Amino acid sequence: MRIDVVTIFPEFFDVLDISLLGRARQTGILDVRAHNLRDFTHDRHRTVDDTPYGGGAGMVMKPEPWGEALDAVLGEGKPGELASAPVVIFPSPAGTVFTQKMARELAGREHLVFGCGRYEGIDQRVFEHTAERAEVRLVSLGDYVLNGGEVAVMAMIEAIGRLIPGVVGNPESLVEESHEDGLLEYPSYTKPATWRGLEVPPILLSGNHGAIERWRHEQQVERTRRVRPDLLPPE
Ligand code: 6GU
Repeated sequence: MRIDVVTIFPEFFDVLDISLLGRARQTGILDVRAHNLRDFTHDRHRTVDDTPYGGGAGMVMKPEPWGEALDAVLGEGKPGELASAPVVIFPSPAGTVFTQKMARELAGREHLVFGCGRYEGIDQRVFEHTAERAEVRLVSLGDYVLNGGEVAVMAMIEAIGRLIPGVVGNPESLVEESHEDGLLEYPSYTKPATWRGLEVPPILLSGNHGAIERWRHEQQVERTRRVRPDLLPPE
């Protein structure tokens, strides 16, 4: 998978060189490139923002550097080497909420472009113009506000990247985790069986695999009902 990130802080994405995703980059499964939006400006101060039309507080990101940066990463409309159409994702608290389902869907694509806004946002025409040549999505991590899209994009790249075949060593570890079946995951235990007076639930030591599976499912449902009832179907 090819991932391009356009940002005024490309060094933010240096951390992708380490850990699980770092290995995937070395083996060529993932090709992540961060581009500096300021490289697509032409003035001495490398200006990326300006005051909003209509007035108001804060600054808005100018359309021209975004247009040129997206021209470059989208190959200026030329049919690319990649078969499937690119998806351009703009992290935004005004977007649709990012979910495991969305991560799974995006993990099947060949080319993702992330456009990280800062300040009060990006000139609206950038979204409209980009939608004419790519699939555009505004995506939010949840109902709170970050200063810019970089941290959100890092979270999305990790959630998407680990679902690409070959990135996580044992694919079975992807199956039994929170959100994969619409429920939160069951609690896990390891040795010792007694620790500081606390026991591991005896059923896990019983060797009865059917009973363990039922207990784990009950734990998932109970935990989901208690902390995330919104995930359960209406009764
Ligand atoms: Cl995706 N971006 C920003 N700036 N703030 C957010 C967010 C994204 N998701 C939640 N808050």
